[in-house]
Amino acid sequence: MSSDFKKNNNNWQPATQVIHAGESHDDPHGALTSPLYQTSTFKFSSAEQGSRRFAGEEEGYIYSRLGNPTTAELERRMASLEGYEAAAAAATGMGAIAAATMAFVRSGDHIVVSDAIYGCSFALFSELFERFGVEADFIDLNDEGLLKKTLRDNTRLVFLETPANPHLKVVDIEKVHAVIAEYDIRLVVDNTFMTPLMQQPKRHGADIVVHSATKFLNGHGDVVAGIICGSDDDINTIKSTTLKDMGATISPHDAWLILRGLKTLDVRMQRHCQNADAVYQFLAGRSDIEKIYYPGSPDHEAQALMGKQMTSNGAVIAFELDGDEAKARYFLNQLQMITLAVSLGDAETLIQHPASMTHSPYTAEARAKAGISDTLIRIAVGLEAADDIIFDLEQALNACQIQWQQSA
Ligand code: LCS
Repeated sequence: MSSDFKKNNNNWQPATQVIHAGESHDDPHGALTSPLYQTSTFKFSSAEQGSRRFAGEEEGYIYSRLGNPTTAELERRMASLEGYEAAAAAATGMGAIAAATMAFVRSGDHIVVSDAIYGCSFALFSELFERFGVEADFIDLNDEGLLKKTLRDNTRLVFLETPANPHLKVVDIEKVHAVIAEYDIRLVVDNTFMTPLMQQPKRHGADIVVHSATKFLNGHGDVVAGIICGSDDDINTIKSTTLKDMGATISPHDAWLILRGLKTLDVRMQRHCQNADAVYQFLAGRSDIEKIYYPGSPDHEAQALMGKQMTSNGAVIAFELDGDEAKARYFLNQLQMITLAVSLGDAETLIQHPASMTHSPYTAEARAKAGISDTLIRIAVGLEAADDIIFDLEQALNACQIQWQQSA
């Protein structure tokens, strides 16, 4: 692959890395932004050259499912931000999670998974893996004794998400690492909710970090994509097996859009988090909100990890209204500016009902075990003026109160 790019300066702060880490400087016209190599394949100068590239005897691109200069730039930037040697971009977050985990398990193996993760990750590990003979146990990974008891001789991988979708459960990565460190078990952490600016799982023992780049990394709601970061060896394994042969490779155009989005990640995250804090303060002052799940609330378990594992509260809040599911739905239907949609990390504030939407792939029993109630609502706070977001929430909550007083 082309080595003609600026090496990352180890002294750069993250706000500089999001703009410059791993950038190319080989454009003949000196373009400021890196060119988009929107090509499916690459020309060989001779039959011999083509053979050498396939045999790995000569560096150079072959075909965009195997590698592409635009994609490679995104991979270098993300590896740098997460502090790993290498990265692999994928077509979606689920593509990244599937490629990163399936590369290291085979039929007869066992994996341990946090009991609170995104709905489709749950479906992947509970249904698809089982079909191919890989058994998964879903447990509370903060319970070290339980983790020890759950490990088997054939356990190959532990997968967790922190803070978790949808209700921000946090897991102490270092503690999990301490339990499994002496075994041949890979620790894979989904860092979507924090981004590398606010949490770097590698520092706490993660072997591999995955992201849904669809969310904050891209930040503009116009791409679905994923990223895997890890050691050179692990990323080579993933790129030469699951990514190459199952083919969940990112489109160069999407990689280019994420590179553009990343440039503003630092400033966007500051605003996202400020807005989320304002929304939390508003919700905390309402008597019709029964429970709030937000790493910044004084009683949240994340407080113990603040400054140690994570440096911010993030921009996702979950809450329960006092009342039933019908009231939760009524509330969602009253919102006017806040957008009723799944996903998170976009400029637009998005709100959704996990039990019937993002976490509908869970069984009702698994949802109950994970503490995802039918009245839970998740809001992914966007970049609009905080006052406008709060105004919309307030008018919808007030409309609920009037409706419920009338029907009482
Ligand atoms: N990991 C986490 C933590 C996620 O929240 C999601 C998607 C994924 C992985 C999968 O990424 P994708 O394939 O969608 O890029 N979460 C979604 C959500 O909360 N609403 O819509 C999708």
